[in-house]
Amino acid sequence: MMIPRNPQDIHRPTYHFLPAANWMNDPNGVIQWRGRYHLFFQYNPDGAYHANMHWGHAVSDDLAHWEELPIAIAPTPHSPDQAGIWSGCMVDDGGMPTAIYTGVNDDYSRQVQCLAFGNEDLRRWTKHSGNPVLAEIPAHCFQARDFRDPFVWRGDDGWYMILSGHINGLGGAALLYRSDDLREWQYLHPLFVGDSARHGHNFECVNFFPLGEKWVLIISSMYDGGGATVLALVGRYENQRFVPESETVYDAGYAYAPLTHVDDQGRRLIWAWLREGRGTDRQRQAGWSGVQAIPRVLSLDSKHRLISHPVPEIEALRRDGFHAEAGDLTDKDLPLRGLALDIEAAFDVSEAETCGIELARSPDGAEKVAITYDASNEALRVTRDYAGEESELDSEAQGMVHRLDPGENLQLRILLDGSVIELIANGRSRVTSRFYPSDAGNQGLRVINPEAVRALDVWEMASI
Ligand code: DQQ
Repeated sequence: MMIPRNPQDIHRPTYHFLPAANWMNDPNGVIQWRGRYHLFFQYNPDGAYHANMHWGHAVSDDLAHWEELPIAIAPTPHSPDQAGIWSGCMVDDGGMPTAIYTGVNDDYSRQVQCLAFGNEDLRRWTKHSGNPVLAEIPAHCFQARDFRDPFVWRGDDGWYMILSGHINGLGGAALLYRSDDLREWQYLHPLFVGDSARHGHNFECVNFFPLGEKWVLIISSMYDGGGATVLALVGRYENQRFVPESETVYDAGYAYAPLTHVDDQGRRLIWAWLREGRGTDRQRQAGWSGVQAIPRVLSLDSKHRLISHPVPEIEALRRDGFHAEAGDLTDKDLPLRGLALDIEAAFDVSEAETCGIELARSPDGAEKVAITYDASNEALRVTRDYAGEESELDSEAQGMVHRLDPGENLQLRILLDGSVIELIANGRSRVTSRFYPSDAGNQGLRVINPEAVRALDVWEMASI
């Protein structure tokens, strides 16, 4: 069985959440409330471009199927959030669902922190009459903007919040605050100040949380010259300051502005915006832009490396499958095709220097996305060979160094969905990619060096 795609728009994902139309970026205020998962997100109701930010809203009972609901929070004219409801988080304040977000003015030069209170099903929101609850950037930051994206947690003695921004002349910064009631905030000091060359000149959407025996700081970093990436630092929390012990790129691709929270099972889940890889004109023409990553469960391994696996709930979407074990594959081309697939593959890298899988192959093989691992230089790569008008996307190979422990197999998890590829290697190296096949028939799958395969599973994924 082949699960049909919309022939009018083969690039639109079918098992990842995205709103019916228009622009979506950062996940906001994610919470499991009375059993249901609520996802809020940066949303422009006017079109598929970044402007006029609202908090869109979707709900799920199972983390696999989503229902889009009406807009949750909209800007109020002549108020501190008149030009946009920017990113933020949600807490349960003694039974009151409370959103903490950044409000902006028309040229975004004034960024202030605001509260809104939800009703029992989180569909109706009332803004706090005392907004903004925090407006002044600490004087030692020597800068006039970039003061946003509140991330709040309950500490032993009150509420704590970090805000994202920078300190002129130094680099990106996460600023630490404390409050008894979410309304009056006292500035403490920077939780962490980065080095601008390494960690970017400005931080966005910082998250800070305990995981295992450590604390993790996740930073969406903006670099001089326009680049942006997500960093994950693991370390200690001492004297209300973060002391990093290790740092990695969280995702060497299109994931950005992740948000984490703890669900009713006690899992630390991470959500992320998957940016588009094509130009703004084509995003507007498509009528949609931005995709929500499949949520993942975070943990640390015994070496304190950050591990992420897609929530097991999405396995309920698996339909027809193909399974092979070592020695089974006589042909490189697999009998299953598709653009909505979940793939798990294990390779013994001592059997072949390069191994991997080609996805979305055209019948002549000229168009494809190759996911490869080169054991000689420990390089995990995504190479997009796509021609035609969609080739305006940045087609350079993406990738990162991925080190295997002695004797460890390469384990790939690949979520392919229309124009999205989420790639995770051994739970700890992540590359998200976007590609835009030029023909609906480009659905072939081919294994590179089948003799290295130890196990391979491919499932078609049901549309949500
Ligand atoms: N997106 C929001 C900001 C945040 C940025 C605006 C990160 O709050 O800093 O849409 O993508």
